[in-house]
Amino acid sequence: MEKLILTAAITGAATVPSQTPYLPLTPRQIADSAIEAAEAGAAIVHIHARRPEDGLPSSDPEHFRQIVTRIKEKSDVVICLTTGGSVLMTVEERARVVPLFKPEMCSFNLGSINFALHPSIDRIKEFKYDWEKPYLEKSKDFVFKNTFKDFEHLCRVVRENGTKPELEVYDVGHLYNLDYLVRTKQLSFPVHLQFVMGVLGAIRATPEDLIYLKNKAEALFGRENFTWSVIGIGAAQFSLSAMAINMGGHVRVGLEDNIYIKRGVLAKSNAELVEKAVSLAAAFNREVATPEEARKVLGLKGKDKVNF
Ligand code: KMH
Ligand code: ZN
Repeated sequence: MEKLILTAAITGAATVPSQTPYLPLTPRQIADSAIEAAEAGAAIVHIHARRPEDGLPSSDPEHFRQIVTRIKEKSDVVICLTTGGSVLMTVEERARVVPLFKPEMCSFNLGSINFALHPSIDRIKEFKYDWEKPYLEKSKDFVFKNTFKDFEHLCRVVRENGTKPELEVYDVGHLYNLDYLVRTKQLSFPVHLQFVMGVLGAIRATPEDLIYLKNKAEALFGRENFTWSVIGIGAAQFSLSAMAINMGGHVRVGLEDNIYIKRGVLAKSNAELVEKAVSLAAAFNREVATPEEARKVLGLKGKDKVNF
């Protein structure tokens, strides 16, 4: 089997600060958490930014600049910038970091879904910041918009900047969307799929659904034309990681997707979640890829070709 590519998703936009005191919020904390995750074994770090004063998800290029320049200075890790943003951002705002920073990778959400976060309100005893509760409430009526027009824009942006998309697949129909984008030559093989499982509004994080998605991708694209990785949201982070490790897939962990190291115990850092994934890989005799090895497997342009 190919070496295991571990991605660490450092802070995201779905976790709110009141859920865990360990969520990195300022550019400095986000960068340092990413650097530690890389030292623990992550080959890729998936990056969102937040407003330093209160942790509100941010699309401000200056916040991103502070994060990516510090990571690049201290680490060889591959930087993947989000274009998913948050429930409060327009599609234009979400994508502008790619032409600005020309990263090696960026996320590319392959379809529109309901993206509901409101059930976590009941589990939060006290809100630290005023924005958090209305933000989670808003998600109840929120469609995460990723239309064919948006795809057209993002396909152009990734082509023009030599950025490899982390293609987020939240449901089986998203594979058919990708099939269309390849057939119309907007994207080309080999592609890197990220199965996102367990968002309320999309496919659930079950073993049979992971097998189904992987088989469907093989049937549509052919085994040699894609690599794949899995995100299990919440408690599914490690059960699906174990499956992917054994099925030849890759794995994403991190506080963006899950805040617990085990039932009822908060993870103290992204590095701790990465360490657990590394030990799972060792338990199943799967070697972990370095950033350089991940660059080769994914066909990335290299750290010297980014714009920061
Ligand atoms: N937050 C994850 C469920 C993105 O940043 O574009 C998916 C994600 C999307 O990482
Ligand atoms: Zn993300």
